[in-house]
Amino acid sequence: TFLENVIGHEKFKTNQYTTRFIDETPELFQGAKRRDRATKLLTFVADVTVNGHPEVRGRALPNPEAAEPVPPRFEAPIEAGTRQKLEQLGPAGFAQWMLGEKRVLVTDTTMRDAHQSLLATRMRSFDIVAAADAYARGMPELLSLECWGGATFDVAMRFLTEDPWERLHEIREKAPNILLQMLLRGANGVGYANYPDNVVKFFVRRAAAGGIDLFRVFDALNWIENIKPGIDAVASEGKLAEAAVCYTGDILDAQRAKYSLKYYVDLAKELERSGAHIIGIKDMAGLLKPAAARVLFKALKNEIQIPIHFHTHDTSGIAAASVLAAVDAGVDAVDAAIDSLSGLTSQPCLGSIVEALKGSERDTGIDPGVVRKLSFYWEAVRNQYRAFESELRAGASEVYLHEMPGGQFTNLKEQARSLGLESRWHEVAQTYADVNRLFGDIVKVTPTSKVVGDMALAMVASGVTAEDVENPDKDVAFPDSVVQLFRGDLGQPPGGWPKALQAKILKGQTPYTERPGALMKPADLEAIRAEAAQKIGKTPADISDDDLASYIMFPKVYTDFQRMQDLYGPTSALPTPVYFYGLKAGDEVMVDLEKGKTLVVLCQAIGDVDEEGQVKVFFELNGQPRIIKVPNRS
Ligand code: BTN
Ligand code: 3PY
Ligand code: ZN
Repeated sequence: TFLENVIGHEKFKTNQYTTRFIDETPELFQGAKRRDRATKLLTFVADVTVNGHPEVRGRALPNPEAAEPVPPRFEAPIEAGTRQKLEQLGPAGFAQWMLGEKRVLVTDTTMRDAHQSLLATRMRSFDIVAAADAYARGMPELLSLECWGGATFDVAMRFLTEDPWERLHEIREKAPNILLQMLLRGANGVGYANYPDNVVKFFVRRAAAGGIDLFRVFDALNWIENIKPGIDAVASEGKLAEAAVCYTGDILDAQRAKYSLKYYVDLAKELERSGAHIIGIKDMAGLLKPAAARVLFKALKNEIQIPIHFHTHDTSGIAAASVLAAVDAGVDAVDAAIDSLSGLTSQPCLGSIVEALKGSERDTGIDPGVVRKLSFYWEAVRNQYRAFESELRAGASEVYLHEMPGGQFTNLKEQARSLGLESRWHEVAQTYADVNRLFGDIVKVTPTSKVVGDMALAMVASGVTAEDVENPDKDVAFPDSVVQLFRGDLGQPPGGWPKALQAKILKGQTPYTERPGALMKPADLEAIRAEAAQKIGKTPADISDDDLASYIMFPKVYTDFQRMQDLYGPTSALPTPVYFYGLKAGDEVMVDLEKGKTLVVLCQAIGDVDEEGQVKVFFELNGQPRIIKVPNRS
């Protein structure tokens, strides 16, 4: 069988088993028989028990003394909320309703940006979905739950062996009354490169069908041409299109004239004219200081007729002051993360913002007691992800120098560490700022932030200085992503690319200034469906539209994920400690496969390594003894 082919394989036994191994070893699939889900899961649990999970190997363990995560249970019936408002009023009517609300509306980002920014996006559906009912009953005043998109889509499949679409459907089912919000990277969808227009449209349609009501759409260069198709796609699904302006620089700094107050107001006006229902100010690095926030939101409220929604990060430690200033200036909605997943590179603290506004004209109406209970839950969940915590312990004004987005900061630091540059981190940060200047001072957010990061790391690692890069006579090797950026593959920055550097980077290649999506042939969706099916040994009828959307965004990640699922079954049903660490002898765990189908798994004993390098794990599955043999690779 497939499983035996895998574990009997020489490469598997010798610890070279990765998803690439499955990819490069097609003979594994020959004669593969379908195993039942329980056996697949037991095999996974046995493997992790014996060998550990590669994602947490060598990393900090959860605190064993910490509380178990138990979501709060609120008895209140699920009241109609913003979701029902949107259904009643439609997107334009909903926007009018927002404008008429005196209170400031609040988006909870815990399920998406908070863990993306603090825990390398590793939060599993198991823990996210478990909180949804408590939100529905306890916090029906929320504007929205930001729970999908950005990096979560990719990471779910790539690192957590779970399906992002299932996550969405389950949240939707458990929280039917609050708008679900996603982050869409404009023409880049939830990926890192521009896609043909029909792909973006198809993706938005699937996301809307799956339950997304509010799409925050941005472009990583603030290029309006790349945002418009996204707005149109969302609007044609009858959903809320929040067009986001990424904030960089400092409107109160005359030296940064490129990103002036006028720049932002003009861009917001153009997005309003393009049919957006809401304007987002997306301060992904947390650069908007309180005084500047007051000026910016006053101006926007004067000039724009649709609601304004403020998103920021607390990397500097001062973000809550900016939020309060924005509220004072009349902003309609703000983002915050539940207390125990707030602060630092995440959003500012939701509970404290609620408390700060309590009794004021703009009181959020949110119950602080509910926030606290949810926070205790997330706190216990967070403990289980200790392996993904960064070493960041304090706010830092250095963010105003490097301008790294909250979601990138710890990632890049980790990348620097793996290149042996940990002790030179502040040099990397300075170089990141230098690269931004060399690139003409651009918006840095996924995917442009990744390009700036690539260049900064390459420079520090190889001792190349900014002067070297600027010197036309000095040969410099540019990362591929830099060449693509300067060719026009991600679009156009305000004012265009610096000409001399562009010529040096492109070495004779001609750049273009058209919208990449307009130059690409529409994707042949049915041909791609057939290709996806063929790659995982299925028929096109087995590839749902959601699967197809995943495959188009991330072909290799999707096929690896499907193969993992074929091998290990629905691992997303496992509690997080079991998923990452397996079981100890004597542990028992209940696994809900679906309504009415629960597995009771007892780990009785773990055998010794035999002459063939195999280990027997002795289970009881629903009272029946089961022995699973896995190779020892630890
Ligand atoms: C990956 O990192 O490739 C996906 C995660 C699943 C890997 C499983 S965990 C149990 C077994 N042991 C491994 O080293 N890989 C698989
Ligand atoms: C993403 O694109 O994932 C972001 O969070 C950008 O801020
Ligand atoms: Zn963010």
